[in-house]
Amino acid sequence: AHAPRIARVAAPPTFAARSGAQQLRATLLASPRTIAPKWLYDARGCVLYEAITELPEYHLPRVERAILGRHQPEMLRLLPHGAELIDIGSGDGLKARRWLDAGIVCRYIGVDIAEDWLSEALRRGQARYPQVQFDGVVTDLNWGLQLPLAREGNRPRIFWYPGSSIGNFEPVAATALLAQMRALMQPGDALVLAVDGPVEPARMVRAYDDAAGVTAAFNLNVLNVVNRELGADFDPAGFRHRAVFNADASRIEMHLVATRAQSVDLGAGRTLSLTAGEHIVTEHSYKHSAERALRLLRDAGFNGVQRFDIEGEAYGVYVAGI
Ligand code: AVI
Repeated sequence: AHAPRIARVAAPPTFAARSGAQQLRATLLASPRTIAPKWLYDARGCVLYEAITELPEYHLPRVERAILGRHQPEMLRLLPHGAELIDIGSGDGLKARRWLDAGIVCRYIGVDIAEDWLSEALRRGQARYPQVQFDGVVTDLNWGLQLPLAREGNRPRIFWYPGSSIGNFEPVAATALLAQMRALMQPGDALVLAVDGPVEPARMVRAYDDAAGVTAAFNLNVLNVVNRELGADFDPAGFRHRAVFNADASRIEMHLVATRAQSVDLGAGRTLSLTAGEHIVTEHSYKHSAERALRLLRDAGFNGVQRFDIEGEAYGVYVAGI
């Protein structure tokens, strides 16, 4: 294996016309006021998110591990072997290890927005699995999925999208992203997709508003990111974290609620005026039932979808072909 290669995807013209900062300023001034969830993941946000995944209230990773632990043998019979594993939103890359340990992967391609994190994960992965070739793609999935790295030796591909991250996209955008994965696939390739589903509202709200306040810190940290990106002057002490379940849309919403009336300098001569109690939306986390998840996959053009789950949980891991 050669040293990991990293390919960077450039913003497509529709996005390049407006910088990330301009986009962010515009969504803060729009109604509803919004900060796109990607801004949650600066270096501190990534550390806080990792801490969230260890929280007793945040059941998603535990349930996902239980499903994969129980059903991995059946999944391995459905998946191609000698494959390129495309790890979407790869982060620290640890979740991919079960497929590497199973010996079905010849090449690993991590896809993430955070280049520092990605290159570190590739370096660690390459050292641990010297027989596997590690490469990466730096891109923003909001631009749609592009893979500038060609298949090597026409190997089959497995797209691995764990963690229910698909739930952070609006359903139309989720379908579009899945359709783009589908478009990159050939017969014999597979998608393994994890999707959280709705459980009791109180349990869902606790998962996004934990007793130790880690999710609150994660949410409030986004204001520091915005301050850096825009040269803004948000005072995090003027906001509180809120998680609500929107039953009509079947999603958890994370809000930052202004605890007092305030004016925020957003840079570039723009000011955001907030009344006490007014909120900014920072994340939607859709909870897709089995029926809705299957519809997303079918709408994106997938076939032969198999769902894996465990008793008493609404979380699903889906294996799909084209
Ligand atoms: C990354 N994503 C799937 C998480 C979720 O559950 O929507 C992000 C998160 N937000 C608050 N807690 C976790």
